[in-house]
Amino acid sequence: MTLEGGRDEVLLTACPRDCYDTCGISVIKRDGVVTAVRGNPAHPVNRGTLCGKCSTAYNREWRDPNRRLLQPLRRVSPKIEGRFEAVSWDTAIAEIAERLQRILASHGAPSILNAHYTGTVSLLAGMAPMRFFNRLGATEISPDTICNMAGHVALRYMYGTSVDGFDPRAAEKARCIVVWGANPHASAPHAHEHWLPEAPGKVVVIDPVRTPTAARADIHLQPFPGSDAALAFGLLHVIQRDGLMDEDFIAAHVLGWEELAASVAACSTEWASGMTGVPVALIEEVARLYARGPSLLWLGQGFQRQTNGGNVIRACALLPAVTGNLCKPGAGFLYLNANLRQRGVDEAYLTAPHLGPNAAPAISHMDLVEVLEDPSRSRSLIVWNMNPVASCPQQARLRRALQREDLLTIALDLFPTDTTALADYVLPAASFLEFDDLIASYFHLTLSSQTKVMDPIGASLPNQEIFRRLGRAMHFKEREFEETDADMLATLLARGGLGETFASLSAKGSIWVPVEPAVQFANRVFDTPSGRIEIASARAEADGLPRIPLCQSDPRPTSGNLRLLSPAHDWLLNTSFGNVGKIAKRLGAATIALHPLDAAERHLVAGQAAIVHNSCGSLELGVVICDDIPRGVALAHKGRWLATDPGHANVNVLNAGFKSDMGESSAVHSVEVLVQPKPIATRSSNVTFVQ
Ligand SMILES: Nc1nc2c(c(=O)[nH]1)N[C@H]1C(S)=C(S)[C@@H](COP(=O)(O)OP(=O)(O)OC[C@H]3O[C@@H](n4cnc5c(=O)[nH]c(N)nc54)[C@H](O)[C@@H]3O)O[C@H]1N2
Ligand SMILES: Nc1nc2c(c(=O)[nH]1)N[C@H]1C(S)=C(S)[C@@H](COP(=O)(O)OP(=O)(O)OC[C@H]3O[C@@H](n4cnc5c(=O)[nH]c(N)nc54)[C@H](O)[C@@H]3O)O[C@H]1N2
Ligand SMILES: [Mo]
Repeated sequence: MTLEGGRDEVLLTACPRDCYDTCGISVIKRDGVVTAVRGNPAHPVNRGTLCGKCSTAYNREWRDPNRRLLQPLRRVSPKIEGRFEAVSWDTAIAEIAERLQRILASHGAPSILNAHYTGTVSLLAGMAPMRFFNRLGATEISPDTICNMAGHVALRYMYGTSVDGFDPRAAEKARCIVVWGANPHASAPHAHEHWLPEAPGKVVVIDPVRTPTAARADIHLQPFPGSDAALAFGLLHVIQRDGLMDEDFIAAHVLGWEELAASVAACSTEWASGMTGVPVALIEEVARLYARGPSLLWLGQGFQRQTNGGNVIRACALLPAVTGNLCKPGAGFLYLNANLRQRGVDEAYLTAPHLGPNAAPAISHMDLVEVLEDPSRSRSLIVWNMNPVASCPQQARLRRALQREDLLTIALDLFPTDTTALADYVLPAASFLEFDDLIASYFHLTLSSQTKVMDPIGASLPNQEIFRRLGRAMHFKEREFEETDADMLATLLARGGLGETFASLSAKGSIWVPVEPAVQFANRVFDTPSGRIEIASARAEADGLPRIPLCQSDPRPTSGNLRLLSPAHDWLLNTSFGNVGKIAKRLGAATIALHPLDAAERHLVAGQAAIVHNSCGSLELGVVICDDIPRGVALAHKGRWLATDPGHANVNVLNAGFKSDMGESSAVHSVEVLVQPKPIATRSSNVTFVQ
């Protein structure tokens, strides 16, 4: 679209950060040069604004050649010193291909590890590199194990899918929305700004912390972390006792209720209140409100990141099944709307699993350190769309393992990060403003174009082009390594059958798929062995798990420990934006927030430096005292960069990498810590870190 005088031009694109919103963006160009990246006023989700973090980053560091990686870099020092020289793409690609060939010959493809996640979630840059790794036969570090795998596994047992949630547009018809273990004020800021307040129904938030989302809700239930399954059973108890179950729905579509009924009857509201700390009256009120419906249940990702996270999700997901809050307008549950086929996207076309039919089994992120410490199991690590040094558990051990001089580490990123600092080759990736792509939101049912609005900065290239070049250098002859981005976009859209070309979609920015609000499970078919919702799961049992969800709750921390929660921060997106000057200034020093009584017991005052430690590590954090945090809990957000913090560490130095009960997934919200005043004589540089 060209504006007055022909000098200004507005292009529509979308934001590919790992965020529920997937905002529409208007890029303003003057005389062909990008002058501003703003919210698209016509976009239904963000309606003209961008969140503070994206609008800051996209108008500063993300377009700043002085901050971005411009050239491929080759290491010229021992890893610990992190010195690099610039090389051409041809040199970098040829050398990497040659070294990977040698590793293939000496140790085999499984010794090449592929670590990637959601640095960008656009389809080509997020998925097409898998063509290379499938063809190579590399060992994938199972991506979702760092984030949400326990919930996926739990929901698949019960519903046959974890990625076909309610259509958020269903909120118009809902009388109640329960937000359980998510904090959209940070993680979905525009859903928090528009979608939730405009929903006519009552909003219930279930979170141990009085987050801004909880503070604005009609009802806030504040269970102790790890007690959600007990809370779910308490709610079910009321529903069963008061005849609020949908008996017809259960008879037709649910398998195994009778196996659960007795334990639900036994879990009185008094018992649930004692386990969770939630008052009986609130359990009664929310049970009735939810059961009357129609109700939506948003299951967040934060609260399944714990040792019993799978059971927690399974227990909470009983609610829609038992009350029939499904298969009708205004009802349903949502974990992630990540079924790409629903949006017309052929994922297998993008990732080409047929190129690697005998791939080595994936390993969990929780096991990455151990594998990296073993030279017989790991000869190379290729990292893209991820900053594991800052995001993954066992931070101190991980940094040491990455200093192995015999490990060929290749890292792709937009910026020099804590992870690229330890690489042998650093490859500059182009940002979402610099190439065409598609984005499917994992919350709203939108499909958006990511439109190229400027040339790549420096010599940077999109992820998929980097791996296409590497594939060719390794003599991979399949057509997958010949197809251009334009070919792939055209094929994807043609197969999608949505009647869009890239140009037509780009002119619109985003479309709804389907156009009209959808009813979740409208056909009442569940992709489980029985075709029903499996409360009792023979598959779970065969996997060594309980056959039915359990009414259990974690024991409270003892010996002065606090349970440490480290969820999303309003001004960071995982670790992305930690290097944005204005944001770093706003964040200030790293903090830990405690309840006033917990602080007093530990002789801590606000603003003081505390040493936070456990058997895994130790970290210096500034004390914040706040009664939004319940007793026994501490809050220190994820996502800070190590390089600028005391002791060169962030909260993951305290994360031992325990696994959840399902999916070998992260249990980071089960971490416990001791917090004590920092000895006055000790300067930060002298703190000893337990490793
Ligand atoms: N303590 C604690 N730790 C956590 C969590 C927690 O709750 N607590 N949460 C976990 C969760 S949910 C997640 S998802 C993980 C996330 O952990 P990571 O996947 O490591 O996420 P980011 O830190 O955002 O890393 C993304 C990187 O990708 C880069 N990037 C952006 N765009 C591109 C691109 O187009 N190409 C390439 N090659 N790179 C790009 C960014 O610059 C950034 O360095 O962290 C986990 N870590
Ligand atoms: N601004 C911003 N947005 C983000 C991200 C970010 O880092 N910053 N990360 C993105 C990513 S990768 C993800 S996975 C999503 C995550 O976003 P969400 O799904 O919202 O999950 P979290 O932010 O990890 O945690 C949400 C809430 O869970 C609560 N919680 C922790 N333990 C428990 C528990 O035992 N029970 C209950 N009921 N609640 C508990 C925490 O107090 C927190 O407020 O956000 C995405 N969006
Ligand atoms: Mo995540």
